[in-house]
Amino acid sequence: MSDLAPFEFRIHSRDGHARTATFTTPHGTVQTPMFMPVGTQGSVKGISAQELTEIKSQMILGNTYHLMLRPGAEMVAAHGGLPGFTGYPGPFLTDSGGFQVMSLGHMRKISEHGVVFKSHLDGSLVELTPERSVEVQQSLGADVIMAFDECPPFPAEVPYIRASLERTVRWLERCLNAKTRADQALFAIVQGGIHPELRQQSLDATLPFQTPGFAIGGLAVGESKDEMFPAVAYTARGLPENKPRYLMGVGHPEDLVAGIALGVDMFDCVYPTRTGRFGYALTDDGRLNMNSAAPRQQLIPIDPDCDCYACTHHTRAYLAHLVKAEEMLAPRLLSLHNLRYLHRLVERARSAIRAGEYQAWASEWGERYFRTQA
Ligand code: PRF
Ligand code: ZN
Repeated sequence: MSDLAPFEFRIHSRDGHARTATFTTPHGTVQTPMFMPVGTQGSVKGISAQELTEIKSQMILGNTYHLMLRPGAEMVAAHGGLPGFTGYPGPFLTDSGGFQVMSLGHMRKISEHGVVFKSHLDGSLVELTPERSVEVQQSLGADVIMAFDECPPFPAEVPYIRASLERTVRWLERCLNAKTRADQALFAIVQGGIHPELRQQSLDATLPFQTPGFAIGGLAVGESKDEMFPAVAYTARGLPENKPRYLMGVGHPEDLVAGIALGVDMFDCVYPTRTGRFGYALTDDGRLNMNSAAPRQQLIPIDPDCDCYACTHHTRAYLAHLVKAEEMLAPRLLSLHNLRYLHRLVERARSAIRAGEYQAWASEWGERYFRTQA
């Protein structure tokens, strides 16, 4: 992978296991730790490309599964890839599709060759293999593409998780053999559930491929936080120091704060936009329920420290009114604020790491976030 000239991961500061770095990609340089908004269908739900830039999003996540079914990888490629298709000019990362097939429950058959599933759009049978996933991800043109893996459900039997992680390693090799573009970085995914010995087996088999980054997969699938974080810690400690680490599908604000302490650099989750659509606003004092009575009387912003459009232009009373009236602006503005909240959270985390005060900052943040949470 030494032909990946445009990619560079440079660590700037460390504080315990936490670190700040810059990750240079063909579509721009991003600061880590970072949170990636999820743009499954070529849009971060309710948020324009212009707004993503305004709230200082850095890298946007796209999905192979959804885009290959509609509008098809060729249509995205006809726009020159995701930046041209979506209008967001910065870096993208695409997930490989297997996880979405399985979590959407349309999987028909999983075999060594790949997965066959029923399209949720027209019911047709579609096959996704490591080769096809890479082919689609090359058409989508993201800066970072993910290996085609299997994420076992939780709970699963140890022999199943072991067989699955071994197959994930064979699929990784097939992905790397299928890859032809030098301007995309392919990240491997470490699996192994919550079992240290299986995580170690996955690490031992995956690290020799020396991919330019590594993801921690297979977590946040139904296990408790007390089961998830030891697995994150164990896996992160086994990953190379000088490559980006991506904890897939995580998470809530407290998960970012905890994951960063364990040395995670990249996160993604639908949480900020989904909870925004349900009428919730993230603040340092916990999650504010805009469906409740109190905010309807409050002539203050969601968060006076937030620089997002919603907080600099509107009161809680106005936003709570929009929620109550079911105006479409409500989910948009709450999603915008929630995304900016997570971007600001990682910005503050980076400052604390640089200052060598991460632990103190994290416990102070957690103390306040959970003290007043409804
Ligand atoms: N694998 C892939 N995508 C994912 C996951 C995984 O294990 C997860 C697990 N939380 C989220 N997204 N390819
Ligand atoms: Zn705001």
